[in-house]
Amino acid sequence: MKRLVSAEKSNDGLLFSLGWEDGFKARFHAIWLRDNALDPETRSAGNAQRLITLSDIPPDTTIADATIAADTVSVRFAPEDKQVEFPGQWLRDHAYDVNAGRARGWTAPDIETWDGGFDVASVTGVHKSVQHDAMALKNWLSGVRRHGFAKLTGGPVASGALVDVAALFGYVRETNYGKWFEVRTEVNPANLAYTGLGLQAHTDNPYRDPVPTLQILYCLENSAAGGDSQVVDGFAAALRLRAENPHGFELLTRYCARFEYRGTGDVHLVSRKPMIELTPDGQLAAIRFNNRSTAAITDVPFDHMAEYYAAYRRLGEIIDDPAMAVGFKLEPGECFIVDNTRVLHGRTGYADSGGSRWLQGCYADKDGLLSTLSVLEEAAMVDVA
Ligand code: NM2
Ligand code: OGA
Ligand code: ZN
Repeated sequence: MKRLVSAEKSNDGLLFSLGWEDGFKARFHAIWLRDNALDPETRSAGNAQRLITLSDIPPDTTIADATIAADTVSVRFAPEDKQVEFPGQWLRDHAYDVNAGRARGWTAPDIETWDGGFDVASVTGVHKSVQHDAMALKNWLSGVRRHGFAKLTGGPVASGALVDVAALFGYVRETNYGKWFEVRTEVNPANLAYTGLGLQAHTDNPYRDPVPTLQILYCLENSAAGGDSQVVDGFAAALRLRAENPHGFELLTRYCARFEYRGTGDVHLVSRKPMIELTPDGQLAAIRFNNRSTAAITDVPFDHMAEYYAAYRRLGEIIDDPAMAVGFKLEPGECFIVDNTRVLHGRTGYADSGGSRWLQGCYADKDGLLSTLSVLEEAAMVDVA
């Protein structure tokens, strides 16, 4: 923990600047500080939710004075004449005077992009350990957060076992495909996934809004020839496109594609979303890429369509580049999970003659996984302290 060494307020009291012993400096506005006060009149001591609205805070709020003692900043706000204490570490953790100049396509510090050299063993958990050992579960989930992909080995070869994997961190997201779905060759397949065809690396269900943010694919049989799995980091692919062709990257973020799926009779899903989605402040938010379900794209201006298609083609080539992919063959009792907003998955074609292939798949939600991980991390911090 770094120590606070200085607090200097502006003459008008509208902001102060804090300095830490390592030279880090950050400015904070009076109104921001007052709104984020941690005292029990501002936030419920029981559940930490804010008790007041912004209208309860005078618009002409200023810092009357600010002093440092024992790594805490004591602030007196005018005109309320209200005294509030801020832990130095809390202010450091919440500094916002650092966000200028982010590139379009920036990523959060807790993620790391990867290519075909990625070491799958580093994100491979053992079924029994993650079921029974909170530390093992924390490490496994943190791999999902950082890399958008993780594997699990040594699970039961039992129908429905994938639901227990989802239950490690949250809940299955049920869709028209069911609570879970059987991925095996069918006679009249409602989806090309239910054939022996190879599948280009893709994200699932881009035609859904919101898309399922996690997918689990769990192997029950895999003795057929072929049917190897591949995963590709879609963020790495997008950033490679950006490096090669910034304008093409821009087009795929600026314009919506269209995605569509018609199932058996009662299903017709459509969406209008970009292939590379950025937040309004440019953070890489999601990749949608699925050759089977891309509909006619009608939202790109005529004058940009040729360049849009060139960028779309190039993104596909990058995704297909073997240097980007990690490949493996799932064994019965093994599964993998992908962040379906980021990591694409695919498979090589297979023939059921002389063997068989049967996977089960389900969707789940990343916010729940991150919540479980955060709670496990907080518990681990308490244990250390
Ligand atoms: N299945 C496996 O998004 C897709 O259409 C890929 C999805 C049918 C649930 C396949
Ligand atoms: C899927 C899928 C891959 C596989 O079901 O969504 O992409 O390995 N399956 O069968
Ligand atoms: Zn899929």
